[in-house]
Amino acid sequence: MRSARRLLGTGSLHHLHLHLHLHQLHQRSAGIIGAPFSKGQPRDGVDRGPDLIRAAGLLDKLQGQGCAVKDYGNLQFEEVVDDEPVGRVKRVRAVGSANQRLSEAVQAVKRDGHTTVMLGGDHSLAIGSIHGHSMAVGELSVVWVDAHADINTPLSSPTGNLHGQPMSYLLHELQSKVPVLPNFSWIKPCVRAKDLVYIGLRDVDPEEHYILKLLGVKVFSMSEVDQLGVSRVMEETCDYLSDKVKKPIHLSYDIDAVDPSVTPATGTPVPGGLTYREAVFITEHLSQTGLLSAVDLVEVNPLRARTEQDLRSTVSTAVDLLLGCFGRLRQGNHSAGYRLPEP
Ligand SMILES: [Mn+2]
Repeated sequence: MRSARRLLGTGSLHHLHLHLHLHQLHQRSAGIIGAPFSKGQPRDGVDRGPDLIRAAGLLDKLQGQGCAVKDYGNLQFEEVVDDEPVGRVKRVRAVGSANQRLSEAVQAVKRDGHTTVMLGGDHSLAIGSIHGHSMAVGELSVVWVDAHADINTPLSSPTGNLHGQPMSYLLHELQSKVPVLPNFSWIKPCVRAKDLVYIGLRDVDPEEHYILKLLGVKVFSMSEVDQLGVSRVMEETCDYLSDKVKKPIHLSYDIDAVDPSVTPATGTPVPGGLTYREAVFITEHLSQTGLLSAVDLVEVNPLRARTEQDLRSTVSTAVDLLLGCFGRLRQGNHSAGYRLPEP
């Protein structure tokens, strides 16, 4: 809360009022886009994420906490034939065209005035989601919560899977390292390295570690979460991102940031992740800044669940993270107009 107050507490009274007004509008209106797309990685099933998260009651629960919701449905992605690898990079054309479609959808939802909620799908979708968000609102801060950094360039990637590369296409600083790829020409880099914060990292390729150090990206790996505690991590994240200008925040939340004992149904689980409580705290804190303008929730894969309970726990955690993004607090909430019934 301290940093939330600091975020709101500067500037003239006029600006403060304007800001609070925007804050309430944003908090109270979610525009949901389903992106059932799985070709940024090799495993089937992650395309079922959007419908599973909806089926777990996301819309009703958001409305129940006073949030206006508009569901824009699921995007449909065209089949791309002859999508041969380019160098090591797999399914380039399909990923490029799906993300172009997603970027346009995000821009439309932002024009309608909502906080966008992009339900993935795999994390390659962050390309279109962040690009579209930036096209609509200008400069962004990005908070990337993940076990992985997803910042390999197409040439540094050990696997060639595009869900491990999205940040490399978005960062201005990496453009000289990114070759021309089919169906990627529409992408304009739109994020500066100083406007990016990672939380939860614990499986970073050597190539990625080099990039993070080269660009001086702010990283709170699981070591820092252990050392500082999640509350301090979030205060420092918000202080760092709002150093000069308070930009709209894009939260890209990979469910594999959370410990696999809580969210096992995902493609690339890594032990030693965020507890349920830490994972939810991140969303509560960002929600209270009033700056959360778009959220991705990606990499829920029902086919990676071994039991029914695996799946239930993963999906319900995903829902709880999204509720936290829209103002739900564990202390409880009530609407401004509530009055106790009188006898
Ligand atoms: Mn990821």
